[in-house]
Amino acid sequence: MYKELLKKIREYENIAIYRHIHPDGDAMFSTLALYTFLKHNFPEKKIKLGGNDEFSTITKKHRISDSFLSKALVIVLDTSSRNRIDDENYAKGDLIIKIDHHPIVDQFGDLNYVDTKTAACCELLADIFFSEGFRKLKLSKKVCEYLYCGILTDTNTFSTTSTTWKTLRVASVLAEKGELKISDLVNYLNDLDIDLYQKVTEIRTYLKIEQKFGHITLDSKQLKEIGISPIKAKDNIEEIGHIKDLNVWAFATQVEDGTYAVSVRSKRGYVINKICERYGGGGHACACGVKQLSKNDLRSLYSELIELSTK
Ligand SMILES: [Mn+2]
Repeated sequence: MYKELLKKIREYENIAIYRHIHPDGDAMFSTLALYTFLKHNFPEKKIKLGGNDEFSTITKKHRISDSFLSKALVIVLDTSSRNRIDDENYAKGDLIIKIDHHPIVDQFGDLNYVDTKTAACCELLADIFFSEGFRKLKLSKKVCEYLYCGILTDTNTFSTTSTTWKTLRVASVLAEKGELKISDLVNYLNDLDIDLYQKVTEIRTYLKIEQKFGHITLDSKQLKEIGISPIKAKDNIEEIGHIKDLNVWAFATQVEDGTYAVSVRSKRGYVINKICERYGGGGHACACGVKQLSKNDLRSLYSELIELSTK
């Protein structure tokens, strides 16, 4: 199934790896896993990590010249559509391969490997590494750790509706092959320093509940008072979902240009991506987002989510 992918990897001397803008854990860990896997197995190849946006503590990235790209195989991970790829230069590659788990909206690759049943791009990547052909290559402890961490972040520690027995099986094989210290990895991802812990306590006080919809909405002034960036603040969206009665919840922050970026989540099968798409956003059925919303548009999106939450 992935023979053609391996053939193309073997064929190219230059390989560039990209992921989506505002990368999350799955985007970062999948690119790091693929990068490290290729480095170990094809030391003679030139492999580069693309993308401009940073992800908290992991900031590894390379400068990629046009001349490098013109002869390169470009692999884009965890990204559903071309306008979400971090760095439009990706298109200068000689051959583009998409590897993703989001609902299909834009098959921008010359080759597209999409499995919407996997809970994380890292789960799909692990499936690929376990497949015939790839199986014969070296799978290091580091690569297993990256993949496991990506699965943990996208499944919110195996708790999302996208998590299946296959996700757990893949995680289990990774844990075995990499001899992973499971609790250490969970601590690495989830532990907060005391300063951030206190900021999160403050953020919680902004929660508003309307029907079975809950949201935290922070404007620039409030973010400044708390002393937290819009992206870091929004990391706390999953917390709201722990409130028993809520079906749908959102976290919105005002960004530099004055507009709002909102992440939306749901449980019990409430489908939210169709609503978000009407506002120019998108994503999974139970986890998606919209950017560049005016205050009025944000309010009108909330009204639709409130209505949905009571159905
Ligand atoms: Mn993902």
